[in-house]
Amino acid sequence: MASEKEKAAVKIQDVPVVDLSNPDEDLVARAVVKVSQEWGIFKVVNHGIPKELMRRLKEVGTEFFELPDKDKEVVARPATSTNIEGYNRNTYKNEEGIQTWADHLFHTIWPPSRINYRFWPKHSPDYREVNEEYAKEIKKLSEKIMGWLSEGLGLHREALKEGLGGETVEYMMKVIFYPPCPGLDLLYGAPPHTDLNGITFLIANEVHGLQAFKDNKWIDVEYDDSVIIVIIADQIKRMSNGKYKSGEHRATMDTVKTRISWPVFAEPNLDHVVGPLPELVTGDDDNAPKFKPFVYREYKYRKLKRLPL
Ligand SMILES: O=C(O)CCC(=O)C(=O)O
Ligand SMILES: [Fe+2]
Repeated sequence: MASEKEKAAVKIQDVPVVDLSNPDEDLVARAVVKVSQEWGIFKVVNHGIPKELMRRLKEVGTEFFELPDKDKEVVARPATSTNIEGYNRNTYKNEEGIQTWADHLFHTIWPPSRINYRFWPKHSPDYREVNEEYAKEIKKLSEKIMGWLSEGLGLHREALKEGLGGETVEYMMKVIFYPPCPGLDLLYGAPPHTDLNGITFLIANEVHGLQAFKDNKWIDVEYDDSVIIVIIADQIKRMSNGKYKSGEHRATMDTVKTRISWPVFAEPNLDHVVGPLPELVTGDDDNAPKFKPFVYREYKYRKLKRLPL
């Protein structure tokens, strides 16, 4: 049996990191394209989003989860709602017996016309301003990365953004509160999955737990408060006709510490149809479409019900 030392020596520690501040933009673009083809999950540093804004976003979100239950219930997701927005407490067991246990707060942060402030916590006078500011910054970063990925497909810069719905693309904030989970080995904070939206941007508190699946191994994603984790999700994979990977990931629980994460999901409007970009599927064998187009509402439904896609 391999000793702990040997195991440590062969362990691939981390997902790739791309420094966006390199003045050679072509080089940065090529690096983003490469990690999206090979990994579908990577980290970016010097991404332009102020560290102080990220700190404040985490601060106001953490304060929300520290409130007494009755105060969190003020923004609870109504039981009859057909939408995921609002605060939700979850315990759940799937057919493999994998349990998930986490509290969620979902609310749209962009575009302004789709925001429902009813689901934004009111406890902190800064909550709204900080989230609005973060939305603008994430959208900018998202469009920059989608621009590079579009060019990496030989297309114009706007191609993936337009494929996802252009200015109708929605950004959904999810704050996930994973309480400590003593001694329950089977319990994942988030079971293995790929995200069903277009692209995801995740930050978290100091407790690590995110893992990426690559070459049959689960790899710990290490981060600090300067990092943003980028996850290429299903719709970019499908628009690229499989050229980009949607990164498989999961979140483990900590036995003594509370983990909180803040993924933002860039996703099409529910009525928008997404499929391989027409320029990429020319009909000959090599470029035959690998995926069927779906109205996003239908895609979500089928993925959640585990129907063929
Ligand atoms: O909390 C995390 O690090 C991962 C959460 C996640 O993958 C998700 O909500 O889709
Ligand atoms: Fe995810």
